Amino acid sequence: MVDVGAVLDAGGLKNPHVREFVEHWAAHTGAAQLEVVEAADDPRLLAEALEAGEIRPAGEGRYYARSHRKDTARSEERTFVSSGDLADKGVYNNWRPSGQLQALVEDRMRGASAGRTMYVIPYLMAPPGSPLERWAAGVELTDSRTVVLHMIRMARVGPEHVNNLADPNSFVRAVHVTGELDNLGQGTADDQRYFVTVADRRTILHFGSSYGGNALLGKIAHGLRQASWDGWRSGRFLAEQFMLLGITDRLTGRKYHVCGGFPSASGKTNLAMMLAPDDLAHRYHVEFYGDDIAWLWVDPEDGRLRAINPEYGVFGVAKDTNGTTNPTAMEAIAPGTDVLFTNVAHNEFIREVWWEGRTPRPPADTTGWRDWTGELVSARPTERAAEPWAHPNSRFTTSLSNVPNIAADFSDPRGVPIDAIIFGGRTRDLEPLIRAITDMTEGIYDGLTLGAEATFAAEGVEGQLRYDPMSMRPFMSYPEADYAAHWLRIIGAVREKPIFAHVNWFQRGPDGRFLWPGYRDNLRPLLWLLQLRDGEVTGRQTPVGIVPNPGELDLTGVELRPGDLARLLSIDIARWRQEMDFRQTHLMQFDGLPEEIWAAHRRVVAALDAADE
Ligand code: GTP
Ligand code: SPV
Ligand code: MN
Repeated sequence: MVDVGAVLDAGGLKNPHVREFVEHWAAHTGAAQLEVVEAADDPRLLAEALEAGEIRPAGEGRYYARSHRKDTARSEERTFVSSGDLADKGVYNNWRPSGQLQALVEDRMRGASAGRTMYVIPYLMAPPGSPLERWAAGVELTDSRTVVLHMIRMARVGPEHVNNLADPNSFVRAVHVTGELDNLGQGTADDQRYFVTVADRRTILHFGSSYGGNALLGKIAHGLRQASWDGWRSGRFLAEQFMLLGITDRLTGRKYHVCGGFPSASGKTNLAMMLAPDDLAHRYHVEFYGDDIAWLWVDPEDGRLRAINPEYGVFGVAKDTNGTTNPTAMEAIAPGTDVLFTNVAHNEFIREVWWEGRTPRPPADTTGWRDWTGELVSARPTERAAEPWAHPNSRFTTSLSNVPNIAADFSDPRGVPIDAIIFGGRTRDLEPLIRAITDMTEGIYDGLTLGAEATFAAEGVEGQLRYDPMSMRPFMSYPEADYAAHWLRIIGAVREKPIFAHVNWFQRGPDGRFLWPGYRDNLRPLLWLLQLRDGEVTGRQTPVGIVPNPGELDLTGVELRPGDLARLLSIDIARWRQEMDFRQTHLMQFDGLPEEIWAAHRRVVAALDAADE
């Protein structure tokens, strides 16, 4: 038996409620050892993990890990939100009554960490001193050292974050048990994995994975699911899967902040880390705040909407990251950053990593290269020779301070004032490059009807989008109608309303090519949006928002083919009328949706009906 009290004393954990929580779970999971973690333990933990073969060297200050083959992504089907009240059941939250589910997952966890070390990770999902701090403290217990290394990069970690809480009982209780990954029936009818947020008890119980959002519980289980619940119940804030960036205009000295939601693989990381295009760099400077989560609240003093990134690091998709698509990310994972790569390809001799899109072609000399499963690429049978070397969901984990254009005030507890909220998905037609929405309710309505192309033909109807409200579909913790009402209440209380916009970098021509160059050039439509907000341009009103007049976008240095700009800014009325029927069906799923949202929907329908084809 572990002397829990002695370990917690040595680790400096004083909060009696935290101590009680650790004691209970140490006994329940049967862990052989216990260890309290703080950020300063990182070098020692890295050395131990290297020694144990859990991670491998990938160059100076760079590390590499492989996850289990059956454990490479979040599992949406095995993720549940539970509470004691049936009224909390929504369309997307996979709600279950808590008693039932808690017993099941606790049963899986009983004795499941036998022989292993349980790490106690006290953490904070906010800059210290934030007005939202009382919802940001948590303690994750995990039986995986690799998860600890990720948590140290992704969250602020150390006992000081839970020792002096205003309410010592107010912290998220998060338990992660890896389980026997060989024997969990992943993806079968007998799947043993449970990823449960017991929202009304602020308890997160994840069993059966050690990958990403399944195991780093501060990130999406706390930072999005639990936090969006807490924000709703307290009436105080929003927690969204949003990127957050700053744009400084050196000519006027003004600084703007933009946040917004894009479903997975729609470019949040690229957008948040972008540099100004060369031709505009003398005037504009873009700063990075966050690429995946923003918490938003109304400042009681000036009535402005403010935002923080509650995270401390980036868990970014490796695929297609290179010096052209994302030079800042390449710097953030350079030698000396202590970056941790997962499931990319690795070469232990030259201590290098590679993924699809890092260079146009894989390394010509395959000697020593192993794919993400650990198989030597040179030993692959011919029928598998063309398979990717890296897993498509392979990622890099690096701290925010490694991102070269990180904003100087990224840790300011007061957050930053928000000027614009944008939404975007991958759509080959329908959505123009940008359409601005000045009415708050229509902006929120637009977020609720955010959609992206279905990825499999079987999954959707031709021309119909897969809706992902505010890009929160996989992280929604409470009913969608309440979610809409909460958004209306919070934004409704803002004195200087942000402007809204819908953007689309992914329009294609009839020949399939992208019409817009994207990446760094995405700054151009954002600048137009801020000018519109400041009354410097007028745009052209359409039934679905204001689009730029062709001369209003600064396109210095951009080469577009003739006709492409007009196409990028055009609204296909017939397609939009069809879309409104799909939207109606989508919104009708949500019982009790606020009447304001329906009224906004009807206004857009009426405007489209009144428009000439
Ligand atoms: P999660 O981390 O899963 O939440 O996703 P994310 O929103 O951060 O997406 P991510 O940036 O990892 O995915 C972006 C994908 O879209 C990559 O394949 C990029 O190369 C591509 N992409 C990003 N920006 C652009 C753009 O402006 N134009 C085009 N054509 N592709 C882009
Ligand atoms: C996402 O899936 O949107 C992520 C990665 O950001 S994970 O943390 O695994 O959810
Ligand atoms: Mn995400």
